[in-house]
Amino acid sequence: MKNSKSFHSLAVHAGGNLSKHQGAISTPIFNASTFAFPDAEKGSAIHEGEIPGYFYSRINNPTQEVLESAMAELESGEAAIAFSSGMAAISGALLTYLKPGDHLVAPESIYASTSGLLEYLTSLGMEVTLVDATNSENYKQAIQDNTKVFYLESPANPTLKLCDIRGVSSIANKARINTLLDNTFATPYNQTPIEFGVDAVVHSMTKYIGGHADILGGVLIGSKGLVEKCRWSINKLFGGVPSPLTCWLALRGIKTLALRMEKHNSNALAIAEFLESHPKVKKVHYPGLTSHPQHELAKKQMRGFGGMIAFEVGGVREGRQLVNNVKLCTLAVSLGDVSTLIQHSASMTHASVPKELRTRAGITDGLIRLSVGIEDADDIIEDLDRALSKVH
Ligand code: LCS
Repeated sequence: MKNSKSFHSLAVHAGGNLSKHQGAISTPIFNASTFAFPDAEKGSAIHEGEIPGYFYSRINNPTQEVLESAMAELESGEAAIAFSSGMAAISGALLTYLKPGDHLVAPESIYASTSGLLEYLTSLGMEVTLVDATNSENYKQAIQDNTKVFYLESPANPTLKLCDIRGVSSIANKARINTLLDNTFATPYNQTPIEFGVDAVVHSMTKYIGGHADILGGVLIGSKGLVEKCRWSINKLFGGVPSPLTCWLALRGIKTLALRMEKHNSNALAIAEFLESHPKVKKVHYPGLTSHPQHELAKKQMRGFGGMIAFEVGGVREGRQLVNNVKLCTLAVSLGDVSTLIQHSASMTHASVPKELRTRAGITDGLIRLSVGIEDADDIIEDLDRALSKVH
């Protein structure tokens, strides 16, 4: 379901339905936990999901519904369901797809808490195989009789490794395996995986969708069947739903997503090029650089290369020296904010990943992850240059 509108127009109007909310240009925040039924018969039908309507905000809420429509439109999906965090979205999606005894294939290089979740799923009786996801063949080789899901994260946190989205989806489709992709790093501005054959997409809306480091939120986009199964089984029972205010802030973020991503993309490319030319930087990982081993693939599946960069400055000591000496950049985890955030992956986001898996994933001890903001690129470069001069 490819959208014909340009992304800039789509982002401003996605999910909008003025007639539904008395013409309010800004979606009202429906701060209501429960909704009155017109009569017992309709109440029963709404409660059972047989007819549309609201009854309790753990199932749905009018503000949340606008956000869900918006995210479905942006990702070219049929439907969406919002969650209280990215992890709630990923766990909700996986628990909708999997039952004990089922098998999942996932990349070695992914966000650390997703790694932790996959490990936890094994304690619930699911099987997990981690592969080098840069080669689609590895997914194929890992298929077992009980394989139900191929999980993808592209670009990956923090290594910026890519999966060949079309390649992995085509293997999965032939083997009748579901594909689920974490599109947090790229955002739908840069990449729409459902158009390449992926079944469903998840986001941490905490990042670029919100865009201002002021919410936690997640979303799953996919078929109506998947989304409604997730709503009425996992979300109804586990309850990881977002507040109406969170939904409103995510909707506000979406309106400027295209503008912000344009600047994140151009700033990150300029900064990646600067870092690549710096003598103290050993290696830069950015899909937009010709030196990225999957640059050709990036050009095929991404419209822009995103705001995330990883680079290597030596070991733990050098990595910490660098992040301790920045001034404009902020030493913090998370990403996708309007301000530039820098962190040392082995000490912070990926410290919980066992060293052996970190090494296999390509997370070296001196790896720095930069979430490039929308400040002036020259100011960010000046700050990094000064901090690099303090690295010995
Ligand atoms: N997926 C990716 C790719 C992420 O980077 C994160 C969070 C999540 C999912 C989970 O989303 P959340 O539950 O936090 O909304 N990434 C973080 C990071 O790299 N630093 O802090 C959080």
